[in-house]
Amino acid sequence: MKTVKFLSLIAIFVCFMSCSSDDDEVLKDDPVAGLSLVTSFEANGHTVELYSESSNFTTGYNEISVRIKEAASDRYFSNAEIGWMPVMHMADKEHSCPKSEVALTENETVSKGFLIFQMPGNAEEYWSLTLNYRLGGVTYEADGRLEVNPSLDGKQKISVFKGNDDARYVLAMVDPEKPGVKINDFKAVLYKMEDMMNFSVAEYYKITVDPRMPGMDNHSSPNNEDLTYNAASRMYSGKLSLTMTGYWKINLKLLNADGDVIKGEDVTEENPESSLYFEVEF
Ligand SMILES: [Cu+2]
Repeated sequence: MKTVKFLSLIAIFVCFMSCSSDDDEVLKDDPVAGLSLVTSFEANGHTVELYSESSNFTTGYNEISVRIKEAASDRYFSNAEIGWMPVMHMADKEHSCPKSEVALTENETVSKGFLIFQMPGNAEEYWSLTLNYRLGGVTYEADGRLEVNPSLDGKQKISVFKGNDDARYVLAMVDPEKPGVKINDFKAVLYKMEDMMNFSVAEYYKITVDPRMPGMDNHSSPNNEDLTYNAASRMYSGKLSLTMTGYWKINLKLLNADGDVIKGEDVTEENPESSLYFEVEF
């Protein structure tokens, strides 16, 4: 009896030790834990893997992690230098979209950046991505198609528009990803369209913020903060106050550095909404 008790204690102890150390290793060894493998491209004896927080790409802001694997050995390369070029192939034209650099993360097998898709693909029109990457002094190219879906909840998280200055802009919401009844951190990116293939970060503009609930007498909320440019992140940040759950239209107005209105209108009794806006529903 005593021996049995002793053995089972040992068994429990061994299991406890090995189970807990396994968990630690999984956490330490998996730099893409919590991300989904959305798609991968095969080229040059390599597999280029694209990961995202959600299981597919959608219109608007998409954070993407990239890993490159040697197909034969299943081993990931370290310190790849990666560049990328997204192109949408439409019936009558091709165009690109705003994109970040692809930068190495703390884990040297993972690089990260973002792409901002203006529109989803469809049966005839699709997005492709070309990656140029350098490994050990050699340059390679890989490409493939990307499936880009409309935003999951059907709400507007990106606006593509022509300003009063005749320039074309892309404004996309980055945060809140998961809005709550609170004062949310509000983040957005603004790009100027130089031509069909080139977009530059539009710096030092200002975006005023006026969230409203159209279903409830178009009431607003207190303590919002306008979006201002942050030179370190190259994004715009402010505060979005949501006082209850439901559908909110976040009315926006884009002003240049001189304070001229480039796009959008004030919300008044006569004018219930701005022509520049995002939407959230939660
Ligand atoms: Cu397009």
